[in-house]
Amino acid sequence: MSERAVGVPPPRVMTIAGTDSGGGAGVAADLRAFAACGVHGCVAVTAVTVQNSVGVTGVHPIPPETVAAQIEAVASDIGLDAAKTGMLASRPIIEAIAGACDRVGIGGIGSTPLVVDPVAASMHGDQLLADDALDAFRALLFPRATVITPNLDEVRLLVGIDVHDRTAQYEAAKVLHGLGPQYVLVKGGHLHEDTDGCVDLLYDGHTFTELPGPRFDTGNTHGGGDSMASAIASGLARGMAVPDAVAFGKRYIVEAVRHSYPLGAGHGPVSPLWAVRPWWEEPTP
Ligand code: PXL
Repeated sequence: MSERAVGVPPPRVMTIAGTDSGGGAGVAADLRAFAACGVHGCVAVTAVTVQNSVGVTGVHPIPPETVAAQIEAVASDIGLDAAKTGMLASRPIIEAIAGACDRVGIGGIGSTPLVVDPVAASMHGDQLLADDALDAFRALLFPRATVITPNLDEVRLLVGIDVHDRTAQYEAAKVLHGLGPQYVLVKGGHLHEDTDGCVDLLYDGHTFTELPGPRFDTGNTHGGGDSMASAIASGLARGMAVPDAVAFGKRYIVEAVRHSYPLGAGHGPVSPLWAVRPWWEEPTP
């Protein structure tokens, strides 16, 4: 006799992002973070990158209409409880994503929550976004975003503020909020003046909330931003309010960095699956 197998569907989250052949960042990180956060991960690939731990040697954007079609195919059948964007590669791709989000109801107040991680470059400084695409980010995606999650390099590119202390981090959050997102999370990981901690700053236009955390002495943080944004999107898909989803993402990423590991000759990845127990070491039932 066959056993009945009907599970309960978990919340559904889509990553709209690029691939990393080294498996540390982009879609690979996002899907592992989704799995670790208890949600079903869907994928709209924006670009294929050729890379390893040392650097990126090729970027191959997907046709914009194919990016939009992936979003619409999933939203019209499986449905989505949240979405996040990562590497978007080019202006036409961002325009196609904005159009698809409009058609299926992603982003904006009362719609499916959207986390926008404005990825511009890899840890090695290799460009992952065309120069003319920053404007499209600001004009087309930020006003739709539930929360944007720039690091300090992205803050510099987006609004020209060089954040070297907490005061400038507050100022940057205010200026970025003026571009239209509901919440801004200015991540403090690149604020190396903060020697004994890593403080992320959340701002909703009225209230600032500092999220302190430990700073780890490691170069293995590849995929960290992607994993954190994916954890935040997972929290939102699980029905959390934005401040709770961001705290959930912070708690998640601290452990992912604590469990990061070396790989190749360059930067190793964070460990998005730190929470998964090694079931294979347990006796077979
Ligand atoms: O971590 C940012 C990022 C996002 N997406 C892709 C990447 C990287 C960094 O290298 O390669 C595809």
